[in-house]
Amino acid sequence: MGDGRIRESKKPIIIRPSKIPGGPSEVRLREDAFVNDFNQGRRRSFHGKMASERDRERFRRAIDLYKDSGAILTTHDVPDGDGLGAAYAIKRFLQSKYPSCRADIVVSQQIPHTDRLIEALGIDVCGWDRIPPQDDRPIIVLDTNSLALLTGARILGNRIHMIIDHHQKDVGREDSSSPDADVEIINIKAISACEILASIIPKDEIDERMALALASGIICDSERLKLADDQSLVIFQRLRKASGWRRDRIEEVAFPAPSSQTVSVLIDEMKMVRKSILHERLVAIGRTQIEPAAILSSALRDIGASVVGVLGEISPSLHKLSLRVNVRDAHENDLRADEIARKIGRICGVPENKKPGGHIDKAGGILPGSFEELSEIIFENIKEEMDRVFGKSIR
Ligand SMILES: [Mn+2]
Repeated sequence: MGDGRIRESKKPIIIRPSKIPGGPSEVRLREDAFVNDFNQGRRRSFHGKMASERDRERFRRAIDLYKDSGAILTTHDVPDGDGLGAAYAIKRFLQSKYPSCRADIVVSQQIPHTDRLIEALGIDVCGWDRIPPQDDRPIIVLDTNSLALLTGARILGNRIHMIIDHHQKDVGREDSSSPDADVEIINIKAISACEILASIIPKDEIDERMALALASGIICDSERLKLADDQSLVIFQRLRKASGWRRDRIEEVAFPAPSSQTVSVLIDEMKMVRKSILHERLVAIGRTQIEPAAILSSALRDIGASVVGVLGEISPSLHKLSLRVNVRDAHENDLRADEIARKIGRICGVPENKKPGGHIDKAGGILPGSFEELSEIIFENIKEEMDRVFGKSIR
């Protein structure tokens, strides 16, 4: 494996031996042990339909490769329940097949918001500093396909073997932040990475803890199911039943209400937010002490702000940006958070390898500059993009 990359084998897979003329007695499985052992020629059923048969087959082959190579599972900076739930479900699935497989969930930072989920599931997470540089296990990236949101990960583009995600891939541009992986399972119709996995791992192989992890991911990404459509709701209900947990208990661990201390700080910070109404939409720009900055941006989105930029102070001259655009404007009107973040990065002179970006409705990055300078740049760029998208406004 000279370049450390694992390639999918081109061998044909026979998934349903019963369909082969001559009947089961004559079936010769030319396939690897995985299909033989775990598929056993049966038709499998799944909790959802967010993945194709081809996706499932590619996933099975990848899992089979990790048997010997082991794997590192990771997710975006500022991990959330969807990324962690998906990583946990895969790790558990992998180790239920291959108990000696070396699989680790590695994150760039641990966020207090996810403590209860980590505790409820007993997830083992570690930081990248615990992974020696010579560790060349293939990387599985969950819940993002943007290197701009993997700044904390020690990732060389060519080591990412599999991506499972529900965000649109950033393609067709020179400065794309989407890495290419051998196996990419991306469905932008899904609201969470977890429901894609619930459509890939056979129903009868999802145990209670995996079901809880996947249900938690859906809760987390759908704002407690508020944004879930009928399909996502059905998948959630099936997983919830399989987990044996009540919905309110899952919500408590997956999407915990912030502590009263956090709420108190949040209220103060909300008062200081700079508010502007542009094209009949509320644009809010603020600063926060709360880690992650996304707590303030989510709160502002919750009360109806359409476009939100929040800066978390790293030092007086360095800030972490969390940028959000409401889903409808992002998808239907092409008001793209990643586009705005990229422009801001260029204006701030962020070096090429650290450039901001992310997904259509959620982006971020580290920006040099004081809060006052940056909030002005952010406002101007949001306004410029909104003028472009909705037509020039009169000042
Ligand atoms: Mn997600």
